[in-house]
Amino acid sequence: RFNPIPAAQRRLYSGGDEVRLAEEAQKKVKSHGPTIFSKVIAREIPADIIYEDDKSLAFRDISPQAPVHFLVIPKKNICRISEAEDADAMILGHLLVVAKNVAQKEGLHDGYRLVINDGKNGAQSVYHLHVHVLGGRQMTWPPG
Ligand code: TR5
Repeated sequence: RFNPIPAAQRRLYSGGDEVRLAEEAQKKVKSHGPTIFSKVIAREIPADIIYEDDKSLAFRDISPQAPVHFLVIPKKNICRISEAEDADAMILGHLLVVAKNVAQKEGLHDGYRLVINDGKNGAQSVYHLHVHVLGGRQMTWPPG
């Protein structure tokens, strides 16, 4: 595999905890069963839910990376964007519409960022598809 950077040096670049979390999450994912977000949907654990409809839920991220940081998830158990099916097109579109509407309600009139992390390299740590919505500060590019 193409791997130009030695492991130790890659650690320096990766820096944040999210890479380690993503690596651990991927090791644990044998079958893509229910995750902590299924429990949020079922109200089995508390979350700060700011929007709900029959297909989706939006709630504040427990570890916010911006003044406004919430997640939009499908109620359907899609574990990651790379494993969504073509037939999921409606729900995938719906998540973006919800993200946009809730961002507006949250007052993000100067713009915001949507992020979907996929798998280990995308630093995904929870294997239930979610769209991050981050705003309320100036974002930079490229992301880490
Ligand atoms: O790294 P990815 O893209 O998978 O993002 C997962 C996100 O879920 C992270 O930003 C976490 O901070 C967030 N997270 C994790 C938990 C959690 C949460 N947000 C709200 N409520 C949460 N509960 C109750 N439990 C979590 N483990």
